[in-house]
Amino acid sequence: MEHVILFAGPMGAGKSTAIASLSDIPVVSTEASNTERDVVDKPTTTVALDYGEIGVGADEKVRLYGIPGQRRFDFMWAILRERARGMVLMVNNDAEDPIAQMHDFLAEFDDLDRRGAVVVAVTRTDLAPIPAIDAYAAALGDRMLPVLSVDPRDPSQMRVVLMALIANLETRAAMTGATG
Ligand SMILES: Nc1nc2c(ncn2[C@@H]2O[C@H](COP(=O)(O)OP(=O)(O)O)[C@@H](O)[C@H]2O)c(=O)[nH]1
Ligand SMILES: [Mg+2]
Repeated sequence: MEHVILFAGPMGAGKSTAIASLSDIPVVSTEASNTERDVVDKPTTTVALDYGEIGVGADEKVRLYGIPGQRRFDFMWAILRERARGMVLMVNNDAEDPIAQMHDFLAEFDDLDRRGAVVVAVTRTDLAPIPAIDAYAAALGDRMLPVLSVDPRDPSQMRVVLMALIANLETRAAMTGATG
């Protein structure tokens, strides 16, 4: 069995780092010069994809796709979201308004949101302690999506996030009788 899991979120949220932490294989990344230095001062950013793989259990392979934060690459979002079973929505807590960013991405991926196939991973909380995780949970209202604070540089923390997502997907599939 194979799953496709997307890693979405704004530039600098830690998508590439998360996939590198999780992947059993060397990550395939396409990076290019950041042409939006006025937006985020980061020398390179992902303009195409990060791709990694991780084995889960005896015979499950999870394909991990980090997808661009910039909306001008929307066409790629469309292709991958069609194949996606779930999504790790990464939000950097030191962004201007990270909760608004979370809402933007949930709206962009409303199909996954409606299926409850999303886990919110809040990063860079060591650099910016607020908003607190409770504020994200409150902003999610009755969605019941897991929200976790995570440092994507730490593989064990990323495995907790991935397992939370997979457990949630399997629980929902069992409840609805869907096969995913
Ligand atoms: N201090 C700290 N740095 C982080 C954290 N998460 C990511 N980073 C760093 O933030 C930068 C951006 O991460 P990256 O994976 O390139 O973000 P992407 O644009 O979403 O792919 C990298 O230098 C990461 O090491 C975190 O939780 N704490
Ligand atoms: Mg990246």
